[in-house]
Amino acid sequence: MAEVKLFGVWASPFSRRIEMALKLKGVKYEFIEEDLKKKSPLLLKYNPVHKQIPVLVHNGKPIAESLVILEYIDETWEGPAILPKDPYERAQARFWAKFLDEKCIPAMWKACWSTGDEREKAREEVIEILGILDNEIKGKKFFGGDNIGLVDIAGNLIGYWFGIITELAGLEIVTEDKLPNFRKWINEYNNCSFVKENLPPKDKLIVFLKARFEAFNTSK
Ligand SMILES: N[C@@H](CCC(=O)N[C@@H](CS)C(=O)NCC(=O)O)C(=O)O
Repeated sequence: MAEVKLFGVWASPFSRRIEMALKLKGVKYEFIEEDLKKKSPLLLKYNPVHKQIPVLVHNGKPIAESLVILEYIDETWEGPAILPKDPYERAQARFWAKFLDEKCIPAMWKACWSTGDEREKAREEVIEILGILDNEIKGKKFFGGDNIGLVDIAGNLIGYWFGIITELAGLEIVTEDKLPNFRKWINEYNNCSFVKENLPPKDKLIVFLKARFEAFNTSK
């Protein structure tokens, strides 16, 4: 029987991406919680380049970087497709997943963790970037169509974590006025039973993130 291990952190949207994909495919796995302040020798051995979670280890072979792992899972196990079959649609899904990681997430972090004038500028920038996604999701239930796909799984940070983080940071970003379609997707996403079952409980995540915000505020 295949041996599947996931090195991750319960509160990390990146390792939750992998858990979502494994659950979608019905793959049994062992979850190994890492302490990122004291990374295990195994994590450093399996991901010597980035030294980050998540790392999936399949029959002793490690795979790092969450978007790469998602594709590996889709190609390795049967079950609901994560990427579309059509080559053009596949390329589009990869494009938007890359856009999330390279544009949306950095802009989002900047808005939540900056202060003063920089914060307002960063808020405007993130609204502009999310506006591109707002246009992309218009008229669709999920980025994957009627079902959750690569972009929705990769989008857990902007779909779930982001709402909690902006609330803690006291920022208003996703309004009906500015991002109506993106807001609709967020509602759809958070009400989807599969998503709810596979993301960390909100109260536990709030406590975790609040501690990070408090540490940030006292370090300013
Ligand atoms: N590009 C990576 C990002 C993963 C990532 O940011 N992991 C963080 C935890 S959420 C981490 O391991 N941080 C520890 C470090 O960078 O030292 C991916 O998609 O897998």
